[in-house]
Amino acid sequence: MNALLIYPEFPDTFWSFKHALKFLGKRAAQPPLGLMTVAALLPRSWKKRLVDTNVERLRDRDLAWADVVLVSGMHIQRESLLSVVERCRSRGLRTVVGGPITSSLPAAELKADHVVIGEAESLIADLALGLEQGTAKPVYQASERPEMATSPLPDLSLIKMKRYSTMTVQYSRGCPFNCEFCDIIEIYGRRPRTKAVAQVLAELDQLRLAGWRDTVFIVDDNFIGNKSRAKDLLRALAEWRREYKIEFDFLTEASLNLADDPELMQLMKDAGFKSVFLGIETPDESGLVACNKLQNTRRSLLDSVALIQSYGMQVMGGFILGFDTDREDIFDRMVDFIQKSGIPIAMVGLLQAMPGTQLFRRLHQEGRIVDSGGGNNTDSKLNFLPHMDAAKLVEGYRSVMKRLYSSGAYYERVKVYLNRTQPKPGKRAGGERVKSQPWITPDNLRALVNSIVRQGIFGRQRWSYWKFLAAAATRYRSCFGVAMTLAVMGYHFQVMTRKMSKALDVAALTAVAEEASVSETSGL
Ligand code: B12
Ligand code: SF4
Repeated sequence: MNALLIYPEFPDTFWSFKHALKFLGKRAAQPPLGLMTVAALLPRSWKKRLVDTNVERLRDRDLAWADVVLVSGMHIQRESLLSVVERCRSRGLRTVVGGPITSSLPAAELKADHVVIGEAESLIADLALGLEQGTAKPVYQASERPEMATSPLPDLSLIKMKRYSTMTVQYSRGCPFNCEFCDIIEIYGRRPRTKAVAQVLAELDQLRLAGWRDTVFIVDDNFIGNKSRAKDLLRALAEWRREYKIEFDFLTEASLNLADDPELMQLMKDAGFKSVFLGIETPDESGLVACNKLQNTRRSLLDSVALIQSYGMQVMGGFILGFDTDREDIFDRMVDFIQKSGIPIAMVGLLQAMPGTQLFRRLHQEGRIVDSGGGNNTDSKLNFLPHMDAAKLVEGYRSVMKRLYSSGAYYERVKVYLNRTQPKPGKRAGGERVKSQPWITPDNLRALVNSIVRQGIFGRQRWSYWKFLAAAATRYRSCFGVAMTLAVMGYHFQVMTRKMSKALDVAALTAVAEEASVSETSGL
């Protein structure tokens, strides 16, 4: 069998990093690890090709080569996924769809011949046999979640590694917490399942031998879901880095209770973790209690963030507006909190009730669900009726994004973060002598040149940019590369914020025009 694995295109969103990736000469942030894992599970005798349409075109000759097409995706890729499925089906090709989208949309909506819901490790052998014999079922879903020991070494040979800015490795699935809006615990469960240390090291070795020397994203739902096992892995990672003298940087996602465990933070630092994404959600304690994010309560969130940063880790934060508990002052409180936190990359989104979540079920019972949502919490669309006036909420959201990503405010946050995390060269940090990083490397030279042209010469906020560049080259010289990367990321968020404002202005104008035409026709 010739199996063609296809990853549909992402829309241009805050999370696509599209406008920043251009500076680095990359086409996408991460490869489709789900498909690389599925490829490794398919029979060895099958021939496989992978087309990630985020980094290359899907050609007719790929389709002509294939006997079966396997497509993966998130809810947000729905439109492009459906068009890929349609294109394949119109050529009479057999299609299989899997990935997170299958947990948030009914199988029939995906229009594929076969749909695989949830994790695939225990299902693929059966599916492959069915495809070979022409007896495959319309829907596959495992009765139990697989242990991670059954997850194979992803097939790295299928991707064009250089087109991505970051490689990915998964260590665990699931999260022990129980936040009301979360779909992770519905898809991957509340018992953290982890790979053996040897499995993770084998994946890293695969990357090392393929020549990868850049950032590796440990794509766990919550890396510290099982703290004691995470510590074992971290000790082994530090050893592995020492053995191969490889300066891999890691980033991951974790819950905020990371700040309660100094040993864990130190081990992360020693293993080379440079960034961590935390779900902070809201500075309003009553909102955290209402959505059952209790691990973030009864603490100073700002102190917890600063403590994690003091271990040399950049904190990226997820924030939500639109909780029932939000009052009109939430917008100012959110901006104020984020500015003080030194979190440059603050992913603020509107609350979405994802199908299958506890939140969706509650709002459904309360008669407040409007539709199943588009999977994008940054496009200003609400799929439920909020307590606050919907127009005020969307307008407030827009103002928060505008204020956060004005270049002045953004660079201020970068400076707070750099001040907290980057000790001056020569000073001792935790007993270690801090080496100055090379001022400019071939990698960040390209980003610097592109950034000077786009932000410093043609950019709308040139003055703030040059002020920041001057500070980066003098006060933050020891971490100039990090400062430049953040300047480039800031550009992406500024472009996206402008796009969002424009889209909303058009939507507002259309609404006014529609209202006017209704008034005219109704004679009011
Ligand atoms: C890394 C990651 C990203 C990366 C992109 C990675 C990439 N190239 O795909 C980044 C950071 C860019 C990202 C962004 C977003 N992400 Co994301 N992301 C993840 C994360 C943490 C890991 C993905 C991964 O590699 N998993 C490891 C692989 C092995 O698992 P898997 O993909 O699930 O694959 C398994 C099965 O699903 C199945 N399978 C997968 N594909 C297929 C295909 C076939 C044919 C078959 C048979 C089986 C199959 O087999 C695999 C083995 O069991 C997941 C969480 C998670 N646990 O997966 C969220 C997750 C996928 N992201 C999610 C979301 C919502 C987003 C955003 C929309 C967030 C936002 N608000 O904007 C954005 C959208 C991107 C954009 N451009 O706009 C949701 C998707 C929910 C949904 N129902 O669709 C997830 C599940 C997290 C969550 N909160 O629930 N994300
Ligand atoms: S901590 Fe994060 S992953 Fe865990 S339940 Fe809450 S939102 Fe979901």
